[in-house]
Amino acid sequence: MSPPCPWSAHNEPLYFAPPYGIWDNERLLNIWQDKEYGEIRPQPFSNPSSGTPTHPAFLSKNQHESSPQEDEVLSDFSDITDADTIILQDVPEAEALPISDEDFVSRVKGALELQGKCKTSNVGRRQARRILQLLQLALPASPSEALQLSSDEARAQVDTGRFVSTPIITENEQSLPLHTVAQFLDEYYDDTATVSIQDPAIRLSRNIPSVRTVTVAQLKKRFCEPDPNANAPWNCLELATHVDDGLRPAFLNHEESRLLTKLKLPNTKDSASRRHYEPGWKEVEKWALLAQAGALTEPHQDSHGYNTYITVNQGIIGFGWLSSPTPEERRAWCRNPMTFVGGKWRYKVLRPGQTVYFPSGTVHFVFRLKAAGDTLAFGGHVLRCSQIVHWVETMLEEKAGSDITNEELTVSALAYLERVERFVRQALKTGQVEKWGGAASIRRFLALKQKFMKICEVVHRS
Ligand SMILES: O=C(O)CCC(=O)C(=O)O
Ligand SMILES: [Fe+2]
Repeated sequence: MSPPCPWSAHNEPLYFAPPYGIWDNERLLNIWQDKEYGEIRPQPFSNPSSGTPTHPAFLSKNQHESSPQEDEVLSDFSDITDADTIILQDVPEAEALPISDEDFVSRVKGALELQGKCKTSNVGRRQARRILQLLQLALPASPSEALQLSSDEARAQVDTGRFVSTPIITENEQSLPLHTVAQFLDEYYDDTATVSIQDPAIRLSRNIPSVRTVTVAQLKKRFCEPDPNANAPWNCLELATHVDDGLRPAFLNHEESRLLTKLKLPNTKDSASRRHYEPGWKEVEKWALLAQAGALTEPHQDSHGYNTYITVNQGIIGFGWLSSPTPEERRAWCRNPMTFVGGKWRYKVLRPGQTVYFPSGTVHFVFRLKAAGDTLAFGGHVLRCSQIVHWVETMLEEKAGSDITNEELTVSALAYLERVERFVRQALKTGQVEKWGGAASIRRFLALKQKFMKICEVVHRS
């Protein structure tokens, strides 16, 4: 049961920030307007604002000035009957924790089937249909498809420097004691601060973004006084954590996995002084994932070729992914990210204390069961010295299919690459090449980096 909520006094009207990602949503609408996913636009998406996944649902580019009215934007789920919602709620939170992964998934599928029947064309219906489609194909991951490792085993695996395409699942790797949703929200002292949420009730329409902005007060109220009949769970994917230490899993807290931290020092300033961090860099090494019960995230790969970890702190999170795709499957995914169903889809259900770590380029989706309660997880990106070739290959792949319209992706990706070039050129001089995967790996990285620069130049010129 949720602890008593201190924020119930707040009851402010809904506030809409200017919409985000207009043209991307338009593309998305084109793709999804055909119920059977028949009409496909072969355009992968890229989220330019760094740190966020390449799925259009995450886009937060402010491209529009008008503020739509609430009733223009939000739909309800009133065509789902009371009888239907009973099925959605038929497993209490306490009983949900020990159920098997298969049982969890079959209950999620039941809920998604209902949600997919909603008559209104909204974000939630699109998410439900897409994730149901994948869960119908997905199997529970076998031990070789998701490596369930102890702390020492995970550390040893990372230390080998060998690329492993499978996710790694570990336990108790977060040194900070697990946090609850209530604890976390309670530490947000400024109720007037704004956060962006993905709202399933938003209608799919040309001029309406699928992400909107609310205040912390609204967020607290929403989580504190949930409406049992509401079927539009909010998902906060861009939330800053107010915890600095103890989030990064222990097995990723060594030199090999600390590359991204070193790239934050801007290339333009040669000083290693702590005064020289440039303003405007987005925090990508840690964030919070706060989601209402039942919230979904459609398949995507995280941008910038980042590796990612997610540690569940409260609730149960279903994690699905495209398991070790072949090059052909990856190409097909890149061509049609919104409709691709090929390859082997696998899932794992994560419980409090468990971390999933997955390498750059992993196509993944997230599902939750309404009856299993709200969830809080901490996520973060890492870059690894030994994986610089795979990293730049993933960024090239991201670039290849996407429509490069945003400077930011180019700027931060290039700044990262420039800095790593300095590191590895120095390593070639000093002979300390092992940590970078050896001299051959460094040379390959430098060649691919050149290729990346050339593509950027071409895009800029045209
Ligand atoms: O928690 C979720 O729903 C999505 C997490 C995720 O994949 C991401 O933030 O990139
Ligand atoms: Fe992601």
